Formats: sequence, C-alpha cells, structure tokens
Amino acid sequence: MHALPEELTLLRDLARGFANDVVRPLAPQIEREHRVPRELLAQMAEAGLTAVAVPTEYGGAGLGETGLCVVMEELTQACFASAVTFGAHASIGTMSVLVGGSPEQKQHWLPKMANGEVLGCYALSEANAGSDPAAMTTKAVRVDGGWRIDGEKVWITSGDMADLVTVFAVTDPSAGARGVTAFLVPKGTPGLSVGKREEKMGQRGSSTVVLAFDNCVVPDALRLGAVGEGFKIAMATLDRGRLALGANCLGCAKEAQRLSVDWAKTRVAFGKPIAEHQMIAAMLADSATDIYAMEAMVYRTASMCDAHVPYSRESAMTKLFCSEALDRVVDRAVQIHGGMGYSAEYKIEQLYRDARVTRIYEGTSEIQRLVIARDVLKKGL
Ligand code: COS
Repeated sequence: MHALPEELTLLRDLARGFANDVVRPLAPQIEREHRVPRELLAQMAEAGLTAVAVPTEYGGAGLGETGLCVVMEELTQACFASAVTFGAHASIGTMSVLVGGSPEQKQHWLPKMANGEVLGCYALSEANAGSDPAAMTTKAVRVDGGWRIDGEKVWITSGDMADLVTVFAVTDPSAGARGVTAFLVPKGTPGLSVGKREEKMGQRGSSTVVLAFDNCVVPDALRLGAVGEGFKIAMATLDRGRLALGANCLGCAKEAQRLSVDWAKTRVAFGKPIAEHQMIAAMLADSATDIYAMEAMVYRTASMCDAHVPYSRESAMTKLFCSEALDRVVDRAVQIHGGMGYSAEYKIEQLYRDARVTRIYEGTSEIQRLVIARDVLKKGL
C-alpha cells in the first residue's frame, strides 16, 4: 500500500470499515436481487462518504479527487455494484455540478449532494450516440422562461434513484459539439420518466435505465453553464469519472488478488499448495505488478486533478490501463481457482463478470486510445 497523508489515511480507514461492516454483508443480497438499496446510499451519506470530494465551501470534506478515489477503491473491494451506484452520484453526478455550475447553483445543490439529501446522475449517452456523444439528438429549445427538453437517454446509472439529472441536449443543431448545452432536471419534473431497466452481465445491483424527456420544461436557472458549453462540461466531468473508474478497477483487482492468494495457499495439488507451483506463483506476481501500476497511475493522476493541472490524457491513460489490467487480473484469478473460478458459488466468477464493462463504459478502450493519441500528436510526449 502506498503512503497517504494522514487525513487520507483516516478516510481510508473510515471507508474500509464502512465497506467491510456495512457493504460486504449486503453484497450477496445485492447480487441476488439486482438492487442496491437506496438506504445504503443514505448510510454512505451519513458516514460522510458522499461529501468527500465536495469542496469545504459547499459543505463537503474538501478531500478532492484523491479522497474520492480512496473511497471508490475501498467500496469496490466489498461490492462493485455499490461502488458504481455511489460513483453515479458522488463522481459524475455531483462533479458535473461542480464542473459546470454557477456559484449560485453550486451553493444551492452541492451541500445537498454532499449530505446525500439530493442524489445526482449523469445522462449523456443515447441509443445512437455512445462513443460519439456530439451526435446526440435530444434537443432543448427555448420556451417562455426556460427550455423544453425532448429525447431519450440510455445506459443511465441510477437514473431511477436520482433526485437530480444532469442532462446534455442539442441547442444548436448546426454547431456540432459546440451546440450542446447542459441542464439540471429535478426528479418529478413533468415530462421526465424512467424507462426500461437493462439486465446486465455484471454489476447487476447497479441500476441502468432509460430516461425519457417528453415536453420536459425547466427554467433557465437550471441551465448548467453557458449555452453551447455542454459538451465541454460533459468531457471535463468524464475526465474525473474515468479517473474514479480507475480506482474502481484497482479495488476490484485487489479483491480478486486477495481471494487468489488465499486460494493458492490452501488448495493442494501434487502434494503441495498450488502457490508453491511456479506457474501459479508467476500469475500472482504478474497480478501484483499490475495492481502496483494501477495504484500508481490512479493516485498520481488524482494528485494532478487536485493540483488543477491538465490531466485529460492521464485520466484516459489511467482508465485504459486500469480496465485492461483488471481484465488480466480477474482472468488470472479464474485460472488460479480452476473449476471453482467458473462456479457461481465463488465470488471470482462475479468479479470476472463485473470487470468486463470497465473497458466499455465512460468511454471504451478505443475512445481512450483516441483521446491519448490526439493529445500526444498535439502536444508531443
Ligand atoms: N475537457 C474539456 N473540454 C474538452 C475535453 C475535455 N476533456 N475534451 C474535448 N473538449 C472540448 C474540445 O476542446 C472542443 O472544444 P472546442 O470546440 O472549443 O475546440 C470540444 O470539446 C469538442 O472536442 P472534440 O473535437 O475532441 O470532440 P469529438 O466529437 O471529436 O469527441 C471524444 C471527442 C471522442 C473524445 C468524445 O466524444 C468522447 O469522449 N467520447 C466518448 C464518450 C463517452 O465516454 N461515453 C460514455 C458514456 S458517458 S458515462
């Protein structure tokens, strides 16, 4: 484990205690019922976890993206779906308001998001605009005193649980990415409805739904950022989200490795624990090395974000590397467990399924390579 400053060590201990005492015992039920209870989010808020990355002037703990990564890493070790549900709110839900909000909007919403009174979510993707969100067709047109939003967003994590949706819509169809504007839509706004819920390969407890906007009118005061600035807000929020997702991957990889080490020390083959067979030991060594690199990337990039230096490329690198390294780690974990790694009776099978989507959501590996390559070609090394 890397060295953390004292306040983050305290946070890690708090998050670890919460993850082990509260989340871990619930994890089997969450997987069985495909549902993270809303009460769990309330307990996370009560423990102070939803406030971690919110600045102190808005009622938060001011521990930045580094603090958020610490929490994400710990929660994921106990239950990936719970960590993702936490992230839909505390990462991209809340951070979109921090990134794009006016001082008044931040003053109004962030304290409530920090204390869990208002749960956020982030609605960008559409059925025909996933990797290329500038191709979105959800539109917002000016009406008396505000904006009317029409369209459908898909793959929205916690869209059914959220009290406040950050949604991106086209306000100038001729302007491409520069014609997108962001809005906040509170739950209960007429015209906002929750549609189909996805049945997924993994992270089954985290809800993933369609959000429909039909003649949904919001006042101009709920416009987030300037007209035409929505795409940049979306991307800057994803810079943070991708980094936090790296921390999810790190947590999941640690859990898989811990289970693999325990298994390798106790499972006997050819008269000795399989850990004493060099081919198994080599797998453990490779996973340990992957985990070390993941940890280094997550916390280095988080420190860049917190120091307000440009980190989009590094965030994409972290997301890319961590999601692909996680795949290697869970794959080795299944291999080390042999038949038991393929059995639904053991957690490894779930971790293998939970891990797969990390190479897809919040930007596929291909998109991360595109972001990195563009930046390298523009700025050099
Ligand atoms: N932060 C702030 N602004 C950014 C940015 C970032 N990280 N990335 C891009 N922008 C700005 C650009 O500077 C550009 O602004 P100007 O028009 O003023 O120059 C604008 O946004 C458009 O950028 P670009 O031309 O690079 O847009 P593209 O349409 O080519 O898209 C990619 C860029 C592919 C990187 C983007 O569409 C993307 O990330 N796609 C994946 C989306 C995704 O992750 N979806 C998953 C679901 S969300 S949970």
